[in-house]
Amino acid sequence: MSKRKNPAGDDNLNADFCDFLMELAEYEKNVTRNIHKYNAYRKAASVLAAHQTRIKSGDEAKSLNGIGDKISKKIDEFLQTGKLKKLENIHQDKNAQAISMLTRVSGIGPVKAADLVNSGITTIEDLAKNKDKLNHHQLLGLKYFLDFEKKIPRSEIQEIEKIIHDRLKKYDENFTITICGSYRRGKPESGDIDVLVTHPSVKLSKKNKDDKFLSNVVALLGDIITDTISLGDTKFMGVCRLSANHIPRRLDIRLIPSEQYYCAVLYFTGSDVFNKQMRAHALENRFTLNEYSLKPIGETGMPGEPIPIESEEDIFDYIDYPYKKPEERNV
Ligand code: 8DG
Ligand code: CA
Ligand code: CA
Repeated sequence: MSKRKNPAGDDNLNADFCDFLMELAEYEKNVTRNIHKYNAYRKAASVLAAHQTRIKSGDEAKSLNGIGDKISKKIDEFLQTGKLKKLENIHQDKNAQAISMLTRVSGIGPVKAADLVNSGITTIEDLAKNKDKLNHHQLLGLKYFLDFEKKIPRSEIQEIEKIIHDRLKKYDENFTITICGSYRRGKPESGDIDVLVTHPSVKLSKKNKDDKFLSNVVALLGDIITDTISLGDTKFMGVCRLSANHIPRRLDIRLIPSEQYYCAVLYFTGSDVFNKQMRAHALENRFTLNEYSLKPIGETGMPGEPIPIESEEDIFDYIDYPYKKPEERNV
């Protein structure tokens, strides 16, 4: 069995703990819809993955930031018995298993999955027989169910990146294009393709926005885009395919006003645990940071005007956070 890497690039000595914590996290997100527990399990997994030695007891784990009493007890139980009663029970729970399965379909969230299960629809086969209950996104999720579960190799995203780059730059050299997400963090494979695009003429301040801008961008990529899930003024969600011999892939394109580009690049590069840490650090230094802007928090506690940002490094500088290259954001 291959050992998993931790963010420092070394082997993750606590990978078995991380696996069960991530499984519990998914359960809390999809079945119980308890976002706090979901975040707590993920935080704990991330802390353990980054830990440089093998954890030998719950007590030892508890000394780490983000691991409390309940998770430390689970680590003890796992060390002593090799399993977790809670997970065993979840595996026996037909309802939970059906909801987990259905949420794997793109476009089906926890609420829709629970609805479907309540009306007796519990499998992918059941979905295929009840298409009338699915919206356009969910129908595409069903159609491409197996394809979308397959990871995208880095080399394939590089090819797609080149095509997007060539098409857009040929049309107008002032386009800026960044593929964010796990790809930008240097991962060898990704779940989907997160493209951010901006252009000097796309301005927040511009009131009469050109609502054809993004559809023009999408049209330039017509030969690799096979389906549109949704197309708005700022966000395209769809499916792309390099050739008939390739697997269809999930592709998102966001058109970002130039003033907000670097905050968006930072946000959509993630990881989302990294984003949380950086936002918390910003708050400690009296700034609010989100996908749109960085704002100073004034004496009254109200955020002020957005700070002009020219690069990702600017954002780190302002909040006094040591710069992390995208590959160092895999927490
Ligand atoms: P993957 O696709 O290879 O599975 O990983 P990813 O690229 O890291 O995840 P993603 O779900 O595609 O999200 C891309 C980035 O967007 C993520 O790394 C951080 C940021 N992000 C958050 N929260 C959220 C959210 O709730 N939804 C989405 N779509 N993106 C989010 O920080
Ligand atoms: Ca992604
Ligand atoms: Ca995505």
